[in-house]
Formats: sequence, C-alpha cells, structure tokens
Amino acid sequence: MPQFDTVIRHGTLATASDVFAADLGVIGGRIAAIGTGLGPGAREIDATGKLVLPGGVDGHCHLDQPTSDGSQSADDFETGTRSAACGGTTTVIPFACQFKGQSLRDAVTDYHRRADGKAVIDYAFHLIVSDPTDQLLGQDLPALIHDGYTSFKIYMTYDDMKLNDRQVLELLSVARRDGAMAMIHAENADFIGWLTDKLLAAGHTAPRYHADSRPMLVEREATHRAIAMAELADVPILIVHVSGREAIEQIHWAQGRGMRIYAETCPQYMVLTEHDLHGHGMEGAKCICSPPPRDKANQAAVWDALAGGTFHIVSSDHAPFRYQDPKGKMLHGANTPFNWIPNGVPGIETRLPILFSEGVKKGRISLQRFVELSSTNPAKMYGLHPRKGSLAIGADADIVIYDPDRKVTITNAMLHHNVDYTPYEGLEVTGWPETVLSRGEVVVEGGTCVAQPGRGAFLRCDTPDLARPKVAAV
Ligand code: DUC
Ligand code: ZN
Ligand code: ZN
Repeated sequence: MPQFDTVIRHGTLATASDVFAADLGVIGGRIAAIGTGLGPGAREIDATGKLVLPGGVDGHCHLDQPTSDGSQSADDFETGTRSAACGGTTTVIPFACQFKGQSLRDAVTDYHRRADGKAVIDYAFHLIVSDPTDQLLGQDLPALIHDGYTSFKIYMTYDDMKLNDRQVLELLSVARRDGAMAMIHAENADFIGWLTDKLLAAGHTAPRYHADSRPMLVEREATHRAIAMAELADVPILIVHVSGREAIEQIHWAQGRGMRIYAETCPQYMVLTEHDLHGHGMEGAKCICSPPPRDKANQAAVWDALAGGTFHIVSSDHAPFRYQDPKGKMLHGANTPFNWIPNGVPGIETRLPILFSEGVKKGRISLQRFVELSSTNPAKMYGLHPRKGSLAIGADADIVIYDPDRKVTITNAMLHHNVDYTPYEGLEVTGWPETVLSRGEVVVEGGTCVAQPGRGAFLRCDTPDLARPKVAAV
C-alpha cells in the first residue's frame, strides 16, 4: 500500500538556506515528508545524481499582453507557460496592463480571459497602472489589492505608460496604505526623447543606436528619483530590470541608509552586451530591450551585486516578439528606425539554466543563492511564500529535478516558446531541468511538456511582508 502519491528518492535537495541529501514525499499535491528511508510512493522518481529544487518563480514576464502599437506578443498563456515549465519554472507572474482610459478592473477581467483554460502552470498577475485617476487611487486599486493583485508596476518612461512624479507619489501612497509592492521601471523619458531625436537627426537609425538612446545615466537618474520618491512616501519599492553599475550604486546607497529598496535583474544583463545590438541589417533588433544590455564591466557589476546581496530577485522579463514578423520586431518594416522596434527579449525558458550555469557552475554564486534569487525571494516579494518557492512541509509540490552536469548548447529549435529566435543562440550551459512537478503532477518529463493546458491555477497573492514600511527607530 503506497504511503505517498509520489516519492523522489536519493536526490540532493537545495533550498535558499541548505543543501542536503534526502527523499521527498508528496501527498495531495503538497510536500508531505522530507527524510530518509521514506515509505513507498504510488510513483517513484529516482533523483540519484540530481538536484531537487523548488520550482522557479518568474516574477516578471509578459504573456499575451496587448500593446498600443499593433505589435503582438508571440506567446500566449499556453506557449508561454509551457516554455516556462520546460525551463524549470512552476509559477509565473505576468502583467495585467491598463490602457489609458480603461478601468483597471476591466484590464484584469480581460487578462483572466486570456489566461483561462490555457496555462499549464500556476500564475498570478501584477497590475500596470497607466492612468491613476481618483477613482483608481481611491477605489479600484485598493479593491484589487484586497482581491489578491498585490503588486503593480509603474513606468517612468514610454509615452503610453509613463507617469509623472506626482502620480508616482500618489500610487506609492496607496502601496503604503494597502500593503502592495510597487515595481518601478526606472528610465528618464525626457532624456531618452532628447537623445533619440538627436540620433535620428544625425541619420543614426539602426538597432544599435537603441543603446545610445538609453545610456546608463538615463537609468541612474531615474533610479535615484524613484528612490527619493520611495523615501518621501516612506514605502518599500522594487526597481525592476536593473542593467548595470550606476543604477546598482544608487540602490546600494539607499540600502545602506536603511531604506527598503529591492532590486531585480535578468539574464540579458548577465550575458548580453550592447554589441549584440550591432549585427547586420536588423539583426540587432533581436536584442533590443529596455534598459539595453551594457558592457562587460557592467555585467561584472551585475554579478557582484547578485553575489553580494544588492539584488533580491532574478526574473526573465520575457517580452516575446517574433523577429521575421510584421507584428513583431519588423512591425514597421525592415529598415525601421530603432525607436519604432518593439522592446523586449524572450527568455522564460532559459532563465534558470543561464543563472545556474553562469552563476553556480562558474562559482559566482552558491546553489542556495541561486534558489533564493530565482524561486524563494520572488515568492516572498509577491506574497506567494510559503506556498511557493520552498521545499517545506505543506508547500505546494512544485519541484524541479535538475541535472547539474548536463551540457547543453542553447538553440531556438530546442526551446518551447513561440518566438522565432533566442538571443542566446549558441550559448553553452551546464545544467538543465529534467523533470518538473507542479502541485505534485509531473508536467515536464525528459524535456517534454506533458501537461494539459488549463491545469494551471490562478493564485491570489497575499500582501507581502516585504512591502511593509520600516518601523521607525525609537
Ligand atoms: N519593460 C519591461 O518591463 N519589459 C519589456 C520592455 C520594457 O521596457
Ligand atoms: Zn519595464
Ligand atoms: Zn517587463
């Protein structure tokens, strides 16, 4: 008579704090036992020589997100979550984006419709606020926070999204009062506009000039201003997709003053550089994202901050646009100026492999820190812990059995997203997820997704402890 639904035996378990040999037993989709010599399971999985990790939590990705320029997200909730699962991620948090003039509740309803019946793994939503009316600030946003949408993103750039400082402060006040996590895209819109006009006037239209239109100081200034606004409003914030040293310095400085300033970075800032925007013709468009990839020195600064603790989470910022597609990177034709090319790179499936290989295998971060950055901390940041992000009794059995020694050369052909390229084509990595369980169900086996679309469940998030303002010293 089996004691467990599933037992994973002889693996090396890793959490954000410990690495140890143990078996793991699952009952009813939850972790029921961790120990040695566990009784029989209806299903037995041999993890000899493998790591057993909490499933990845991708706290920043864009799936089936409508755009205002006519471009089309390449991945919907089915292809995007399938790709995520194949890369070892078991929870995703994409964005329900409000268009100006639209009610936030309508944006959320629309987004549920996009996800329903499609996701293969569990998902929650962040909100994007682009039109902070009195109705939104006073009624709609607090109600949605109460309903489990406990994080929202604020853009300091992009004409259709950007908010002025007063609007940011109003939103931070709501975050403080109602316990939400405010995520900030920190780039100075006017600096970018001014630089872009100068570049275009000089005939510099190729994709590579995207990087010149958004140099590091554009990000540094906005990061500093975001921190100042958080200080004024007395509330924690998370700066998303931090790309290099000058922004990291601002965050480190604020943390050193005792402020609760959290920071996210992404694989594109660990392994790509602005040279990847060069290429022939439009090739560089494949790596256009904002902020842009920087240089080797900035990559080194990102790694130092990952190891040193300035960063709290690593997300993919998967923003998938097909390359050879009139609704993708070629939206305005093959010779379109850089400022008309949709921003974003795909990477939902390669997030864990790149962080593991470049980080753990190359000795830059520990295995525990890898788990913390890619799973435990994102779950905490967004109010999903301890249900997600941990190997703990009672937690959802979202588990990755990871082969730490498998050598893989990344090609687009092997990935499961609906994008026609990967910016990481040819990158050699060591380590790859082998088997993935979501709430105890095997969803990926031997690299193949075996899950039915629609099995993924919507997650209401708690208000995160990390969003609480600091208690004043007495
Ligand atoms: N910001 C994101 O968060 N994702 C894609 C592009 C962008 O500017
Ligand atoms: Zn952004
Ligand atoms: Zn993003």
